[in-house]
Amino acid sequence: MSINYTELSKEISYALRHAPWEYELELDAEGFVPIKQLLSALNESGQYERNIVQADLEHIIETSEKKRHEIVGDKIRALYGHSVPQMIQKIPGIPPAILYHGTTHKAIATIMSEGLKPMQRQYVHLSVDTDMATQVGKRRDSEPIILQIDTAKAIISGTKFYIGNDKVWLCDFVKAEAIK
Ligand code: HQG
Repeated sequence: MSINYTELSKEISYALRHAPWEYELELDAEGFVPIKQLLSALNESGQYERNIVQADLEHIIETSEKKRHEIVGDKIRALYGHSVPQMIQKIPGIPPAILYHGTTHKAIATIMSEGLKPMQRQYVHLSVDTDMATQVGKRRDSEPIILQIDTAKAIISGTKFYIGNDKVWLCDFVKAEAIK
């Protein structure tokens, strides 16, 4: 039997986004941990067929349809999605004119009155295209609502944008006036 890479990817996301302390990991200011430490934490439980090695992490990053994790030197981090109390420092950037956010019928009324909020995460997550936004929204609603964010309007109203990956932008909030 081979390694279940989906399961492994989810566990890595859980460790690096939400609960590093459960793995005796400490994220640095940008969310990185030493790969060696992550590997020994993952292998400690003995839940995988064999020991996870760095090539497995590289395989996940290379083959995943979403760029969730990044290896730089001897460290690895999650690129977005964090909920840890310590605010992960992201690099500010100038977003495309329009970004998208896929959400639920249930949330739409609140969003159109109070804007987009990070909820359980550190940042609001926005997508560069409607395909990605639809995919995100489908996690919670079979027919998600796709919101268009006018990023210039958002910036004027005080929003700060940060780079997630090539398809995901992060920001601190989006006021209703910048949402269509
Ligand atoms: C909604 C996954 C009520 C928001 C995805 C969303 C993404 C509000 C939910 C990434 C609200 C939060 C993030 C307000 C926002 N009132 N509801 N004021 N403001 N919401 O999961 O963007 O596959 O924290 O619309 O693909 O869905 O794990 O955010 O429905 O890229 O790599 O509150 O996580 O990536 O949900 O998803 P989330 P998200 P991975």
